[in-house]
Amino acid sequence: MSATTEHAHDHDHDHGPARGLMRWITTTNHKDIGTMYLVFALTMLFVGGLMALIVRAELFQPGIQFVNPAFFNQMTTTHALVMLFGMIMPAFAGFANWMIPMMIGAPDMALPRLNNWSFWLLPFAATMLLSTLFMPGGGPAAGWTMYPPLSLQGGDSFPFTIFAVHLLGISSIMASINIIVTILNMRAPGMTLLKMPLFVWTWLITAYLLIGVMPVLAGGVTMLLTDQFFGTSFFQAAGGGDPVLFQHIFWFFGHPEVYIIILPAFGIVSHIIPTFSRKPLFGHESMVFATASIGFLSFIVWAHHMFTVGMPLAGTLFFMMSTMLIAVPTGVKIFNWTATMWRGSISFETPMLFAVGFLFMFSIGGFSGLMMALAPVDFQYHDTYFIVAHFHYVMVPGALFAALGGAYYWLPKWTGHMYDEKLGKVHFWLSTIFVNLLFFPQHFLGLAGMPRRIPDYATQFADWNMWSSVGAFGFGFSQLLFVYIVIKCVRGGEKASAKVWDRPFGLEWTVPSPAPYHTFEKAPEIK
Ligand code: HEM
Ligand SMILES: [Cu+2]
Repeated sequence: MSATTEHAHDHDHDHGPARGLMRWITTTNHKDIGTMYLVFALTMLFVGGLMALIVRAELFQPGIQFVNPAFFNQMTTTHALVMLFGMIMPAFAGFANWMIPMMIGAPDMALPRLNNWSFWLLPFAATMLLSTLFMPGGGPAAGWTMYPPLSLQGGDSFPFTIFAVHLLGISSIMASINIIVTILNMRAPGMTLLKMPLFVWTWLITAYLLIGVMPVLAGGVTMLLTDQFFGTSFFQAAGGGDPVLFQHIFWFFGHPEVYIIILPAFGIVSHIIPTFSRKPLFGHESMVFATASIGFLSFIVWAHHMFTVGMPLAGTLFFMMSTMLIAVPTGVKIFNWTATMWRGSISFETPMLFAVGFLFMFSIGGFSGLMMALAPVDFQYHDTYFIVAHFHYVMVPGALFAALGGAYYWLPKWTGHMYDEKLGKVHFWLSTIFVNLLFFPQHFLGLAGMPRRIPDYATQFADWNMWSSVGAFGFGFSQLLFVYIVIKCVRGGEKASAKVWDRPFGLEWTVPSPAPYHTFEKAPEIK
C-alpha cells in the first residue's frame, strides 16, 4: 500500500450538516452515520457490560445471592446478543462508514440513503430485544445459540427476540451491500484492488461473509418460529424433525460470524502497527490472501462446535483438520505484524499499545481454539468455562482492543483534537490487567470441570471465580475512563495536524483534522 496523494481539502461549495436532531435522523453523510454507529456501539457496551456484571456478581461466590436462576439465564443470553449484534458489529460498521470512503478516496458511501436505514434499524432492534426483559416470562434465556428444544420452552417474548434478530440481520446485509458496492465502484483512479488498505480489504471480505450467512441465521430462527407457532416440526423429534439440524444451521452462520467480528479487527491492527513502527506493512499481499483464505475456511469448519453431538468419524476428522488449517493464514498474519515491527522505529502511543496487546492476547485465544479443535480433547473442554475463556480472549482483548486502538488512532482525525495520551495509557494498562484477571482464570475453571451458563457452582471453583469477578468489575469500570477520554477529546485539546502521527500511511491523513464534512469530492490522485 503506497497510496499517497496531493489532496484537495478546500471545497468550493460548503454545505454543512443540517441542524439539530433532524441532522442525525435524516443524514446520509458517511461520517455522521459512522459517528452514530460508534456512539450506539459504545452505549451498548455499557448495556451489555451491565448484564455481564450481573452475571459476575452472582458468580462471585458459590450459592445463589443476587438473582434467581431464570433471570441469570436471561442475562447470559441477552449479554451475548447485545455484545455481538449491538456492540462489536456496529462498532466495526462505524469504522467502516467513517474510514472506507476516506481510505479509497471516495466522497461518500455508494448508497447513502440505504446507509441511513441500515443504522436506524439498530436502535429499534435493540429496543425490541431489551424490551423482552420486561415481558411476562422474561427475555430469551436459552443461550445466544438458541438451541431447540430449550429455546422453545421460554416465555412468550420469543417472537420478539426473533424479530429483533431479523432486523439486525437486515441491517447487516444492507450495510454489506453498501460496503461492497462502494469498494468495487468508488475507488479513486489508480487505487487498484491490491493497493487498497487492509482495513478496506478485510471489510470487503467481511461484507461477503455477512451476505453469505445472515440469511442462514434468519432462516434458522424463522424455522424455530414456525415450529413454535405454526405446527411445523423442523427441529421437533416428535414430529419427525431433528434438533441437531438447528445446530448445523446455526453454526453455519455462527462460525463465519466470529470471523465477521475479527476480520475488521485484523484490518485496524494492520494500520496501527505500520504507523507506530514507521515501516510499511510487511507482506501486504499475503495479508490480503490470508484474509481471503480465512474467509473461505470459515465456511467449512462449523461442526467443530458440535463434536460432542456425535458424528461419523470422517466428519469429525474433516472438521478437526479444516479447523486447524485456519491457524495457517492466522499465523501468516501474526508473522506479518511481527515482521512489520522488526527493526522498526517503534513508539508506544495508546493505539500501538492496544494493537500490541491485541497481538499477544488474541493469540492466546487462537491457541486455546487450536486446543479445542482437537476433537478428542474437546470432549473435556466443551461447554465448560474453558470455552468462555477462549472466546472472550478473541473477542475482548482481541476484537474490542482492536476497536479501542482504532478509536484512539483515528480520534484526532475525527475530532481535530489529540486525546489525552497519559489517560489513554492508563486506560490501556487498567484494561489489560483486569481483562486477564477476568478471563485467564476461566481456563483453570474450565479444565477443572466448571460448566458454562450456570448460576451456582461447587465450592472447589470458588477462588478463581472470585478473582474473575474482581477482574470483571475492574474492567467494566476502566471503560468509563474511555468515555471520559473521548468526551474530553471531542470538547477540546491540543489541535491535531492533518498527518496526526509521525509517519502514517493512507489517504485519510491527507485531509485536514477534523476531516471536513465532505471529503474527496474531487478524486485524489493515487501514485
Ligand atoms: C485459531 C482460530 C480459532 C480456532 C481454531 C477456534 C476454535 C474453536 C472451537 C473448536 C470452538 C468450539 C469449542 C466447543 O464448544 O467445544 C470454538 C468456540 C468459539 N469460538 Fe473459536 N476458534 C478460533 C478463533 C475464534 C475467533 C477469532 C473468534 C471470535 C472473534 C472465536 C469465537 C468463538 C466463540 C464465540 C465460540 C463459542 C461459541 C459458543 O458456544 O457460544 N473463535 N472456537
Ligand atoms: Cu467456530
